[in-house]
Amino acid sequence: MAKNQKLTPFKLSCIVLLALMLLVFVGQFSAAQAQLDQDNDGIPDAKETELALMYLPYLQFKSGERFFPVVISYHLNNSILKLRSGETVTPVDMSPTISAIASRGEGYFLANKLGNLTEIAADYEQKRASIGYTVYCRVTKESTSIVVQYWFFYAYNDAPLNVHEGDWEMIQILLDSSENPVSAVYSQHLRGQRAAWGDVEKLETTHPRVYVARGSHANYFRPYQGKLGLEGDEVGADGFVLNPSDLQIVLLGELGSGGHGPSQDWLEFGGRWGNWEKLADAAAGFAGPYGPGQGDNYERWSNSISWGQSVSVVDGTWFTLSWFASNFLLFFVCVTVLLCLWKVWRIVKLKKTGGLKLPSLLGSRASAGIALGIIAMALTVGGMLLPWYTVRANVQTSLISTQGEADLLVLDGQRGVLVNLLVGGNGLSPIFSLQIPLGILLLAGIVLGLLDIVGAKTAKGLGNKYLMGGITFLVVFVLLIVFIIQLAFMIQSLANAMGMSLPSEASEMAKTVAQQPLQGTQTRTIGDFGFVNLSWGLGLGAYMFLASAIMKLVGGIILRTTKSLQPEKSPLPPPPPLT
Ligand SMILES: [Ca+2]
Ligand SMILES: [Ca+2]
Repeated sequence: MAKNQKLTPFKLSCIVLLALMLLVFVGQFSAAQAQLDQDNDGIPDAKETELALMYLPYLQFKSGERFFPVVISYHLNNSILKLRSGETVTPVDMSPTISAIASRGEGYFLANKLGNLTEIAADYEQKRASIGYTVYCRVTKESTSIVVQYWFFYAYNDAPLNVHEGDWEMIQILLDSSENPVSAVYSQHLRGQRAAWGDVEKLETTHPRVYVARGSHANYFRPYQGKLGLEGDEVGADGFVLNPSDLQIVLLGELGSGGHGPSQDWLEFGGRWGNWEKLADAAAGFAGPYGPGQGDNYERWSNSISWGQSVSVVDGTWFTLSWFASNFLLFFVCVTVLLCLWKVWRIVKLKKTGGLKLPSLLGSRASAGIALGIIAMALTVGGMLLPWYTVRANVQTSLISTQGEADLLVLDGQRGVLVNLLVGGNGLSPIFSLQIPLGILLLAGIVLGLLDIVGAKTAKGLGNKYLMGGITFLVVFVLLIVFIIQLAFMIQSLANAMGMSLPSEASEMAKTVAQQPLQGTQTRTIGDFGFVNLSWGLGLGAYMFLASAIMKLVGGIILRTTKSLQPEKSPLPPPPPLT
């Protein structure tokens, strides 16, 4: 027995050899585990998971938001797969599955069978807590950089200008070759904004804060953004919050065969993730959106870095401007109140010293100038209420037709700029609203104007004020014309931003408007589709402003040429007699 247990040199060599082989095998196995790259993009799975968790966003919604990032199976279960060919729609699959939609391309769409916005919102609200919140993360390599993308799916997009079932939005973080974050891009409608990583608000140093616009789910870097230019979104820090830990994360693979498992075959679906009621809805952004990597999301997925470079950069200066824009009303009210108080204080001081000149001014030729000033104020009120500029169109094409002439664009003092997208029967929608309510603007103007009259020290002083007011109005009038010319040029970029594709004829028509902005008409044939008749021009409101400016200037001249009833300075005392 003892003989058998003896460790001979041969046995020892065998054991050592076996142990060595085992070590090599285990080492290779764990190395293979660490290097496992299921989507074949050159980044190991473990690294993808690590980065996906590291930069998981903090999502701040605006109050009133009804939809939050949801798992796509929720939407798929509520949908019917349909196929569009021209104006003909055919139901294809009453209960589509992931594998069923994977092979479908252009023309197919998932129409929600629950009904319209009200029913979809009610169903989502009822199931929201049990479904939870899902974010799709994709980590990929592009040249020497790593791009971390988070894709959010919402069951519905109910923004003022753009309404559709299903909504895909995203953000991405660009890491350099040493995996240091460089910049972040947040999607906004068909475009987005880029900020240097240092300018991004973060939770616990790595989780970017994203302010999600109500309804449109466009993503912003600051809670006070959304009010400048064409942003036109409602953003704020007063709604629901999703912390990184609240999010269920799905790590997406890559597109194409071998890039992802069967549970992610929906990535190959080339159709739309929402209803597509009328053919024209697609061009106007009223149809369901394409999924990640598909349709107009192709660039974001396949050329992530250059897409990120193509959007506008926002930085400290932009954020400051946005902050002022969002608080403009407050500044306006403060300045007006201070100005009123100062004028009242001067009037009180004049009264105490018996210096109020209004009664004597009213008894002189100056009263005519004052009356003109008051008429100018009334004209201003009228001008604020009536349209400043209107573009009317009679569109008769196979895609879109109006019932005779319809307002296409209206600019006025109450609602800012309104456009009619001619789809979905929504009529005029605001795109660029004034930040100051009209009532406050009118009240401020009237109170300040009356205080000027009461506190006038001399006819000449009041006349100067009227002249200044008249010149200011003329400048505003000229700016209005410049704005209209710019607006015509902006139509193309506005359309792009809203996800519409305009025929070249439409941009040419816009150019004609810009060339003769005051008034005009033109008729154009759009390809084989039909014709568009356009008429445009300044509205009554704009002419009332012009009249108001002229009244003020004439009133100012009358006042300036009115001889003061009492000398402004007492005549010099007679020189003392020489001694
Ligand atoms: Ca990978
Ligand atoms: Ca990947």
